[in-house]
Amino acid sequence: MLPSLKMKKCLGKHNMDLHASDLTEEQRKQLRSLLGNVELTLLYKASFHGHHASTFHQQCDRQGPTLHVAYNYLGYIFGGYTSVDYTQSGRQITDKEAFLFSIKDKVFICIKINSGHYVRFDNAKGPNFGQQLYLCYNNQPVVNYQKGNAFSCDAKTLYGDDTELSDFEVYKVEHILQVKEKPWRNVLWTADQRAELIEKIRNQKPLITSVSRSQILMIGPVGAGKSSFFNSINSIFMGHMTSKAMPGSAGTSLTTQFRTYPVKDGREGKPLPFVLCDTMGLEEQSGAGLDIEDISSILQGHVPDRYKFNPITPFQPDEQKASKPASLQEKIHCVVYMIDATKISLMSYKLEGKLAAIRRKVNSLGIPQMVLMTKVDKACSLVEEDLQSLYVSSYIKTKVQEVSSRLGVPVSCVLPVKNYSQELELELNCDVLLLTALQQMLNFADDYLDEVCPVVDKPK
Ligand SMILES: Nc1nc2c(ncn2[C@@H]2O[C@H](COP(=O)(O)OP(=O)(O)OP(=O)(O)O)[C@@H](O)[C@H]2O)c(=O)[nH]1
Ligand SMILES: [Mg+2]
Repeated sequence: MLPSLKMKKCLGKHNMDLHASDLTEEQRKQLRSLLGNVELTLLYKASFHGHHASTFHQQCDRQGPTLHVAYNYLGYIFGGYTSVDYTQSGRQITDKEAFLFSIKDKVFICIKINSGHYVRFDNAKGPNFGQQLYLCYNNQPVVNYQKGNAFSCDAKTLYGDDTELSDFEVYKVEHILQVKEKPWRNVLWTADQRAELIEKIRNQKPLITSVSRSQILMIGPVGAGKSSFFNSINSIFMGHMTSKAMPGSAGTSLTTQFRTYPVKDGREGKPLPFVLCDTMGLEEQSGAGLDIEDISSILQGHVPDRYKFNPITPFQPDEQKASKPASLQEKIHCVVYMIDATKISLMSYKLEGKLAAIRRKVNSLGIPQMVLMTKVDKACSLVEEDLQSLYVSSYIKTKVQEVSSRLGVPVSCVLPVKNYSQELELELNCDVLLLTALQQMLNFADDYLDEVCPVVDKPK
C-alpha cells in the first residue's frame, strides 16, 4: 500500500521543510551511540531538494563526515556513515570507520566495513556504500543493493527488501570536543538570582514618562523560536506553562500576524513594563516570509496588532496616519534576532543577505539590536543534559562566535537561551537564562529612549 507516497509527493518541493529531520530523538540517540559525541546537522533532504545526484553533491560535497539515512514504507530506517568527504575526486576511497546501519522497531543493527575494501568510488553519481548499497539509485526515490564483499549484509536485513524510499536525508556529522572550559560567562544559577531578575524587570519602567512600556521586536527565520520566547517569558511571570502564541514546526511561518504581546505580573497582576512583538518568520526567497518593508513599518510604529502579513504586498499604512509620525510609545525600542543554534552553519547566503539588509535599516533608525541564540539544548548534548554547562561548552562558544560573525553583531550581544518547548513545569536554570536575556533587552531599550527622547520628557 503506497498512499503515503502519493501524499508526500503531493506536498511538493515548497511545502517541505528542509530542516524538519524525520529522525526521532530515540533514533538520534541510537545513531550517536555509534558515532560518539557528535552533532547531526541536516544537509540534504530528498523530499525537499529532489533525488538528483547533482543536488546531493551541491549540498553534501566537502562537508566532512556524513551520515546517510533512508526511510522506506515498511518502516525501516537505514543507511550508512562515511568519515571521508564527497569531493568528486575520481578516486577509490578507503574509510575504516564506515558502517551501515538499520533500525526497525526495537531492532538496531550496525555492520562495519570489511577491511581491505573501498567504501566507494568518489565520482559525480549519487551516494553508495561499498558499491553495494546505492541510495537514490539512478536519481530516483529507490534503493538498490548489489552483491559485494565490503559489507557482510543483505537487502532483507537492511531494509526488508522494500526498495521504495519515502525519504532520504544526509547529515553532517561534527565531532564535539567535550572539553569543559573555564566558564566564558558568569551566571548565577540560583533562586535568588531568578528572584532578583524578576524584581529588576518588574521595576524597570522606561525612562520616559510618555512611554509606559518598552517595545521589543522579535525577528528571525521560520521556526527559530520567536513565539516560544514570548510563551516562555509569559510562563515565567504567570508561574505555569502558557502557550498564547502558537508555536510549532512547519515549512513556512506558523505565525502569520503581527502580534504585540503585553505580559502581566501574574494572573491578576499589573502589566509589566514591556511588550514583546512577534512577527512572521523570515524566508530566503524574495516574496516569501516577512518583508523588509513590513519591518520598516513596524519599526516606525505604523503596523497595528493582529495585522495579517502578506508577503506579496507589504503593509500599506492608512494615508492619514502615515502622514504624521507614530508616537514614541508605538515605535520599536529594541530589535532581537532569534537564531536557531542548530541551523547557523546551514543558513543560506540569501538569508544572511536579508538579515544584513534588515540590520542596516534598524541601524539607520538608531535602534539597538541583539541576538538570542535559541535551542541550545538541541545544539549540544552537554547542554541538553545540564543547562548549567552552557557557558563551559566549547561547542556553544563556537556557535556564538559563528552567529556573531555571520550577522555582524558583537559576541557580547549574542545571548544563548533555551525556550520552554515540551516541559510541563518551569525550571530554574531555564528561567535564569530567559530572564537575563529579557533584562538585557530592557537595558537596550532604555539606551534607545535615553538617546532619542527630549530631556524635558524625563521624570525628575
Ligand atoms: N528544544 C527546543 N525547542 C525549541 C526552542 N525554541 C523553540 N523550540 C521549538 O521549535 C519550534 C518552532 O518554535 P516557534 O516558537 O514556533 O518558532 P517561530 O520562530 O515562532 O516560528 P514561525 O512563527 O513559524 O516563524 C517549536 O516546536 C518549539 O517548541 C528551544 O529553545 N529548544
Ligand atoms: Mg511564531
